[in-house]
Amino acid sequence: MRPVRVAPALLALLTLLAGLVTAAPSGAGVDPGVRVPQIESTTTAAAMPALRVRTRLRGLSHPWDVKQLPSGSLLVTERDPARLTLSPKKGVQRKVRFPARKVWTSGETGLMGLEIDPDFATNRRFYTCSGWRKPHGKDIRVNAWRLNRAETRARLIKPLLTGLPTVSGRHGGCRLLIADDGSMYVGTGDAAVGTNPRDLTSLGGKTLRLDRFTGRPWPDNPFIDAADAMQRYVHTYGHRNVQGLAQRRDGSMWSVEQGSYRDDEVNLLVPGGDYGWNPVPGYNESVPMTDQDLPGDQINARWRSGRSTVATSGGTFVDGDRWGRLDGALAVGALKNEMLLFIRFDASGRNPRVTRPAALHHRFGRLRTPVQLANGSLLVTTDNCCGMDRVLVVRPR
Ligand SMILES: [Ca+2]
Ligand SMILES: [Ca+2]
Repeated sequence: MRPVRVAPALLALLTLLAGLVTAAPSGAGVDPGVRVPQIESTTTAAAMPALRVRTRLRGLSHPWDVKQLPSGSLLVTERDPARLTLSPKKGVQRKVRFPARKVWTSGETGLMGLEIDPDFATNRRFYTCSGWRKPHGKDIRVNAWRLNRAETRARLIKPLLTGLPTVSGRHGGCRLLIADDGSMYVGTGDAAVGTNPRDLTSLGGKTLRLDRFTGRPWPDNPFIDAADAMQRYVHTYGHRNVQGLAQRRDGSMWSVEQGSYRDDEVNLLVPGGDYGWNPVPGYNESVPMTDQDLPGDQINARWRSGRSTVATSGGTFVDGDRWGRLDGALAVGALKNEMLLFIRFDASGRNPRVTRPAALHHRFGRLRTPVQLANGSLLVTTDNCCGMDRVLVVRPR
């Protein structure tokens, strides 16, 4: 049979009609001759997306951080068993061999923050922040590792930064983030020692910034000329327990930290800034999270939880049109309230508005760390117990 030839004019008319039918909402009873504007399109008033959640990995224990390698494999740090777990794009998840017995684990401290070198494809480097057993004593430290080609074994290249304080394991931080300019940020906890946050010679209760190859303080650091070698690492101080670090599209750097009995905080980090946590004498947690009565200027949080806490942990700014109204929002994991918060700030980083999607509220237990994949979806780690934890994939429908 010969193909039916349609005149170009008729084809154009059919295409136009098809377009009108598609554009009109079904059952709206609109005159087919009138073009219907799309009121809730992503180009005008962006819609709040419905979220789809699926499980990518299971059988984990306290997965603290997760990152995707260029091969598509996921690398996960599990805090308390001090395990590095790898999930290949295809195939069964496995443990990566590394000197796990050197990792000191106690309470909130163990194998925590994870970063992949931006040049991983050529240098195979990644970084962890963890508790560490020394010949005499312990600390929290940032280590640089090299992963073999087979993705089965990690060798320690060198400790990049040592001497982050730890006592019982409470308030151990510790988040890593490599910024767009290649510098490495470290968010630390105060080790539940009241004097640490304001002591500029202690690495506890701070955000720090360093060179990811040499381990030296970043040359632009606000106290780079200080006599004390530790102080040269300090980017900001007066923090309680920085568990989240996130860089916004405009280049600004943000932290997420857990409040005491109130006021979890999201902070916009200003070099040299004092964020106002000074729980003394002893470890006096009745003081404000940002105590303006301290000498000098203290920087107020850009968002705080108010009279109770939700136990915020990791955070990342989500990026991409498919996130609709959440495009550019800060996604934050909340442990105590078992949810993912999306906090939308305005262009100046103020006026936070919070969304708590039902798809992630009280559905998977405690949620710790959201991480955005190259394809725009979010990975989210749960933090429950004993082989029951997962890595979820969250994407807009
Ligand atoms: Ca504060
Ligand atoms: Ca003051």
